[in-house]
Amino acid sequence: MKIYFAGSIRGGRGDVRRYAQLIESLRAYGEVLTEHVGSKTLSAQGELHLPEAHIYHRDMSWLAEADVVVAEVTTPSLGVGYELAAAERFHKPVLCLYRHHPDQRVSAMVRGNANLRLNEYRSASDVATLLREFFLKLPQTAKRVTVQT
Ligand code: 6IA
Repeated sequence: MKIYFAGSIRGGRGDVRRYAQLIESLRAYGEVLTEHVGSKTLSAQGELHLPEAHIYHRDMSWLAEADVVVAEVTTPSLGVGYELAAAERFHKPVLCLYRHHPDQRVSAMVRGNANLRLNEYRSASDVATLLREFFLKLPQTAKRVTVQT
């Protein structure tokens, strides 16, 4: 099982510790293709040594290769929104997770899209339950969808 994890980089790195925890939990289900998203040394500037076109094409080919996409969407990110739209276009099963917060609401473009599963969590144990449910309910056919980009 190949998992594409998406989380904010230039949108802000305030949730990076949560990304790292999520990636750690996701490793129980498969190979996480985008572990760098949870790296504390990756700043909001991103991978400065790589040309941006290289990052874009690499990420899109990982997304096409992935069996599922899991996104942490609490911190709004243009790149994560783009990846979610691409995942939908590629017919990948998508799970979006966001931390409960009374003042912040997830974009209607995610909230209103029935093709994206969106779940709120308050604790690490909520996350564990949501991941278990998501991976258990994956349709067999969705477990191996590879798209040519
Ligand atoms: O708009 P954002 O930067 O917040 O978008 C974050 C999302 O896009 C993540 O889920 C990543 O998969 C992807 N992404 C965006 N930028 C990068 C990056 N370096 N390195 C790896 N993945 C990225 C940033 C660009 C750098 C040349 C300064």
